[in-house]
Amino acid sequence: MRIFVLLAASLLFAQAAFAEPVGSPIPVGIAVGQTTNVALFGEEQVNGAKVAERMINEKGGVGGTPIKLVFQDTGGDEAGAINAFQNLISRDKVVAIIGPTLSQQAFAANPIANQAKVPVVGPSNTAKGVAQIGEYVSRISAPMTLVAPNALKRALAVNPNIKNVAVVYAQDDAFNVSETGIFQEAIKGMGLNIALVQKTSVKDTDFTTQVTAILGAGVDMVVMSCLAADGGNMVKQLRQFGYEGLIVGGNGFNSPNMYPVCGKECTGVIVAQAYSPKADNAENNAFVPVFKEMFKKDPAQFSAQAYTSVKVVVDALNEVEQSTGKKVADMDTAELRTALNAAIISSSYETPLGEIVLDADGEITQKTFYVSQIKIAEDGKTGIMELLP
Ligand code: 1QQ
Repeated sequence: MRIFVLLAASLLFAQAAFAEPVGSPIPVGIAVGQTTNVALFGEEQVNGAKVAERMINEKGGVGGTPIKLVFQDTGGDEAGAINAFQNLISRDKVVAIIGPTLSQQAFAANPIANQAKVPVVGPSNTAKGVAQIGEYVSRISAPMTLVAPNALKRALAVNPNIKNVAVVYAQDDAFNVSETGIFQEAIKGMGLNIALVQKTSVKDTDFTTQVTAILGAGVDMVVMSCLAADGGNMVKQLRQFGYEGLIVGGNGFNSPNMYPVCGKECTGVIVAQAYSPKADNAENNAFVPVFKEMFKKDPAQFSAQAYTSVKVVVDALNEVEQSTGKKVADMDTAELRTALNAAIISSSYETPLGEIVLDADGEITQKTFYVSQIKIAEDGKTGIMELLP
């Protein structure tokens, strides 16, 4: 008995000392791809979200109530995303869903959350139209209309003699179809010639046909809209077959988990980002050291965006407590979801991506973007995104 009292007292003391929040945790759903090729992105998203959960709860959660992330693997397709969303909405009664990983999945699963009046924050959906799926859908991932053309401008600075360009895109993925449209428009706008367009699938592993056509066209630059596994394999095959010109990749190339796929052949690929671990703002300066301590590496874009998504939901939960004068934990789930969505949109947030604004549509405005060149290390598996000046 005495031991129990002592234990209880010391636990209480520990809680007070570290200002740990108390009470039943607030469930926040994380529906990203933790299996299939999409896990190359999903793993980074899970890491970023876990850092947010830890940092937020260490600071007292939402007015003293901790948050709890509820992870549901979406796999890589639409059916997996729909299933994960349904579980989070009905079984886990989450206040909001962060996910899914792909725009392709968002177009299928987000309408279900929208119908159920559950706020969705897209952590990595960059295709045109995602934020406009419905009232309950927003995103913190800048659309490629704003990001992708930056990479082309830098590529031209690296090699001003570029004239003929090959464009590649995975035709079975909504984001890649959207992104290639933006790339192609920008390429023409810069007065360059699209010598050929090659279609691939996110499921492809052999790109002999496309690589042969590209080599035959004698282009100076290849602009690729693919995901990480297919894109990584195609870059590798382009180089192994002897292509020596510049390669520009889209958002699917923003994962260091692609490096072991393409190995040293990825060195030199130019990619635009919505995040840099070097960004000097208070939020990023707090986020990076904790991420490094937990995962022994710098956070990449998808980790920072997942962290940002959790922060947006928590900032909005705090806003709900302030504007209603109620504790979130005491609110009815449906009432809370609606109030939370209203708080998420039409607000600005301090994040590792810098200050971001979500408009009434849930669409993001972001100020700072980056362009980097991939450099693979001697081990052929790890590497860095070296910022281009
Ligand atoms: C999208 C993307 C992917 C590259 C996310 C991993 O931007 O599907 O919209």
